[in-house]
Amino acid sequence: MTPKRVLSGVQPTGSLHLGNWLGAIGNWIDLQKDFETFFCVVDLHAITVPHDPKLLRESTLSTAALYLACGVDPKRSTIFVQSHVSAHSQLCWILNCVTPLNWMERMIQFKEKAIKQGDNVSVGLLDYPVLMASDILLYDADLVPVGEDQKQHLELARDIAQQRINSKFSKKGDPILKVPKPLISSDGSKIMSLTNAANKMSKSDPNEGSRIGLLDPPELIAKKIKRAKTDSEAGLEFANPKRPEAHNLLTIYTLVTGKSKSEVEAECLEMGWGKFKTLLAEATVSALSPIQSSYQELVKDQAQLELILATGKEKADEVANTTLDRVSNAIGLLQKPI
Ligand code: AQP
Repeated sequence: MTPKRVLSGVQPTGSLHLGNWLGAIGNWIDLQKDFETFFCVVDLHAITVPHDPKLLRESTLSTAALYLACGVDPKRSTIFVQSHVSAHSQLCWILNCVTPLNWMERMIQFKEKAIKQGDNVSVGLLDYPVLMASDILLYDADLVPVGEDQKQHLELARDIAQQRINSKFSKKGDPILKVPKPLISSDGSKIMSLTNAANKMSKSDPNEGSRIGLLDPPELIAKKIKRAKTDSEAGLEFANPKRPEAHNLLTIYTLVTGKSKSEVEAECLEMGWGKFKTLLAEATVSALSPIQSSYQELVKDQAQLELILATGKEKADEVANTTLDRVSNAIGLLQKPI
C-alpha cells in the first residue's frame, strides 16, 4: 500500500523557537516513519508581512538547517524551499481566480495580522490562505498537521479543492485535486509566550524574552526562564484556569523531559517557582543541546545544505508540476508546447 502523503512547513520569519519545535517540527520526525513527507520552508508566506531581504535569505537557510538538526531526514523526507518550486505561485493564481473574495475576508488570522499592520496591509496577506491551499493541494497531500490556528485555512483549502475545482471542472467525476484531511496535533502542543500566557509563543513578538529560540545559548535560556511571568501561588498545577503560566511552563517541562503529565504533576505539586525554574532551564538546555550541536555542524557545510535543498526541489517540482498540469488542463489553459 502506498503510504499517505503529509505536507507541512514553517515560515522563515525569524529564529525558530520552542513552540515551532514542540508544536510542529518535533512531530515531523515521527511522521516521516509512517508517511511520505514533504517539508518546505515557506518563504513566499514570509513576505506577506514587511521583511528585510538579507534576514529573509539567512532565515530561509537556517530554517532548513534546523529542520535537519531536529531530525528531519533527507533520505525519508523531501525538504525544499517554497519559492524554488514555481508551481506554488502558479497554482495560487489559478485558485485566486476561482475563490470568492468573501471567503477570504472571513479568515481570522488575516483579521488579526491586518490589525498589526495598520495601513500597510498587503494583498498578499489577504491571499495567504490561497497560497497555503496551493502548497497543500499541489502535493495531493492526504493529511496536513494543523494546530487550532490553522484549522480554518485547511477548511478553506478543502472547500477550494472540492467546491471550486472538482465540482466545477471535473468532467467524468474523477477528482482533479485531492481533498486533504487535518492531522490534529495533541493537546499540549500549543506553547504560550513566557511573558504573557494569553498569547502563543511567536517569532514576530517584539519582546525577545517572550520566546526561547532553538539556538539560544544556555545562559540566555536560563535568564529568559528566570524572568518568565509567574504568579504568587504556592505549588504548581496544570489544571487551574486561573494559572495559565503554571500550565504553560509545566507543559514545556513535560515535553522537553519526555515525562508524563502525571509524573510532572506529582513532581511539581509542592515545588516553588524558584526551584522549578532552575529544573526547567536545565531540562530545556539539555533538550536543545543536541539540536544546537547538530545545527553548528550543518551550517559549516553550506554546499551540502544547498545540495539537500536542490534535491528536494527536484522531487517537489516533479510532483507539483504534475498536479499543476492536471488543473491547468481541466480549467482550459492551452497545453504547453513540448
Ligand atoms: N507557540 C506555538 N506553539 C505550538 N506550535 C506553534 N507553531 C508556531 N508557534 C507555535 C507551529 O509552528 C509551525 C510553523 O509556524 P509558522 O512559522 O508557519 O507560522 P506561525 O504559526 O505564525 O508561527 P510564529 O512563530 O507565530 O510565526 P510568526 O510570528 O511569523 O507569525 C505551525 O505548524 C505552527 O502551528
